[in-house]
Amino acid sequence: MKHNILILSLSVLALAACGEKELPAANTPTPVAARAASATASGASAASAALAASAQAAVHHEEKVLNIYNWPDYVSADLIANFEKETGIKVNYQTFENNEGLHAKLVAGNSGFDLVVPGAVFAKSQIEGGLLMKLDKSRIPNLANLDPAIMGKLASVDPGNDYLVPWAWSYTTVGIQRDKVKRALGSMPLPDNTWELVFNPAYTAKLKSCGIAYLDSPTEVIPPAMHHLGKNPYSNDPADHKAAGDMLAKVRPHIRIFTSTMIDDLAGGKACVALGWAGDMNIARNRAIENKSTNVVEVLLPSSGGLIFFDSLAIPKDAQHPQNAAAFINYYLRPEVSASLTNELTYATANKASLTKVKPEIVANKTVFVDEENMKKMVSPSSFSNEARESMSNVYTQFKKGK
Ligand code: SPD
Repeated sequence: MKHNILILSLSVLALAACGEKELPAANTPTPVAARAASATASGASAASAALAASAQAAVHHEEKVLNIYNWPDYVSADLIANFEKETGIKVNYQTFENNEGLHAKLVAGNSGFDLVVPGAVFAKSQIEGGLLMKLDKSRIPNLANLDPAIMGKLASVDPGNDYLVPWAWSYTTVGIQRDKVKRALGSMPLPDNTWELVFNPAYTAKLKSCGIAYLDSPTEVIPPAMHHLGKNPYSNDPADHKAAGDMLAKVRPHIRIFTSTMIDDLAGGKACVALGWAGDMNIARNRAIENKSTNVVEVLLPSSGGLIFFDSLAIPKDAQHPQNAAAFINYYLRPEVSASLTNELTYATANKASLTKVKPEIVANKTVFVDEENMKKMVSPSSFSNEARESMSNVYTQFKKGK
């Protein structure tokens, strides 16, 4: 510890001498390297030369670049630009459509990304498979802003909270345009359990006329389908996946849209019912209002519960700019920055210190920050085995093909 403090001071001294901006200290040199550097110095300036030399060895100048890979529609307007302006770090920002896509990139390695945002359901196997880098918590003091209760939950996939920092959380559920749904259902009343609207062919056959949208990935569709069948949504049993596939086959002819970006479909009225993420549905609701549209999007809290997800910032094992990634995480964890995401995108934050900066109407919206009663019914995230993911992928492919 003493050694690290010493090296850090040396780095700062050396950088100050060069007139450079302070960069974070990287791989600290071994004591041997530091001693060797001292040994080469001589004369009156020996001490300062030794300091500079050892500091040079201590500081790894990470180029000012950060490559981020996140979900679409998942960052507030000026967040990246403000970070770039403040730090001089140039951010390359790309998006992925589903956990499967991100996971494949991490497994293949050399993705080129420094920061990714896996869902908790995949992150567990990414941690266990050695695909992620442990956080250097000393570089992220704002971790203290996070809600200990949420971090406790996340510890079920990331023991010790060593790898994941929550970006946002929400849940998979059903969203509707109530008027259109009522019209399409005619004399049929809305079901008590609103999952019926997307999984029961008696409803979907009628709702087909105003448009049904589904998320587009095996692990977004099959878990809620298993949940609706009364099975463990995180079952690894192929028989459960098959049962979900059998149920889904009956509604397949009625589904109009498969997408990971359904905001405009919902806001624009292409779909009147969706199996999707509450956060995106609330964005769609607000977008329709901004557009002065007659489409009123409503996020439902199913009586049997939705499926909670935590999407978290994580650093791939082979990231080239882990210090910039840590700087970004620390920036994101500032109360006002986390709050900007929740205020603009209606995804809940795990940053407890930011809650006073979140608009009161969003804090009070139980479709964003789920109230206690509904939270009791929600399903917490778990994980799948590799075999289960493969089995679900096969079932999903058949389902989508309609076979
Ligand atoms: N528009 C942003 C969506 C982020 C969704 N992540 C969902 C993971 C759920 N399994």
